[in-house]
Amino acid sequence: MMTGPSIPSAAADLVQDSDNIHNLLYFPFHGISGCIHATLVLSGEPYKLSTVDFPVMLGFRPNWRTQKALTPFGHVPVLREETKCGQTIELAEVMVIEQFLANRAGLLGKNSWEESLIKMYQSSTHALMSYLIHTVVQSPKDTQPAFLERYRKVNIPEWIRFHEKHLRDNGSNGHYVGDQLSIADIKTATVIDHLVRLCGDKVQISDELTPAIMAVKYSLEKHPKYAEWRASDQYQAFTGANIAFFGF
Ligand SMILES: N[C@@H](CCC(=O)N[C@@H](CS)C(=O)NCC(=O)O)C(=O)O
Repeated sequence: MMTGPSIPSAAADLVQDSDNIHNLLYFPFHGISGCIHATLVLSGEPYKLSTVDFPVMLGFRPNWRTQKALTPFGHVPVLREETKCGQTIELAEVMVIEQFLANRAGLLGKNSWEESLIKMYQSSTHALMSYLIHTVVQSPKDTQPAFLERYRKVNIPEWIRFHEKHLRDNGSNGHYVGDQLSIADIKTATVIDHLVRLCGDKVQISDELTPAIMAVKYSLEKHPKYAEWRASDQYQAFTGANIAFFGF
């Protein structure tokens, strides 16, 4: 039985179970789910992907129209927790899903202050990507070039400047907080390829220009489970679809 955001009282107990299957509903590209995906892979917990029909510019195919009405806010990603007792409970909103999974996987630091710092860095990167989706991607075609220009000239450089500084202040060790992997690291590591492609010929992110940001990416890529995911056919297919659909 599917339940919406108003969950039964037993839901808090149901999500504790490590045998739950995390079922991620999203389009068949990375989009804004790269961090969720990577966190699922790293967690080692059982998960599966349910892809909804590929969107068509200026409208969506019938399959997504039907499914849209069944999601909490008419958007994906949605994470459905399939529990052993047969009950499915669900969460929407990218950051909430990321933090739910991060909490389970110990990716929110060692204390409540570290947790808040980690969420601050994660939120900053999420804001950069949200802005991209809601301006460059979703605005009318004729306004997109101007948004893209502004994004390249203002939003990306500003994000780079501040994040490079924070990471340097933490010792350029591939982590935002302390010396352990967090959801903030995963968030950044999983958007770098998109940002590099968005910058095009005007390189803004590289080993020379942004060594501390690149260290976050390299640090995550050393993780065997993540490396395996990046090398998989599905990851490559999602990358190809991302480039074909969005151009980055
Ligand atoms: N506020 C939502 C936004 C999610 C969002 O914009 N999702 C897009 C895909 S990247 C979507 O569902 N598009 C289809 C639609 O809106 O019909 C979140 O944080 O999850």
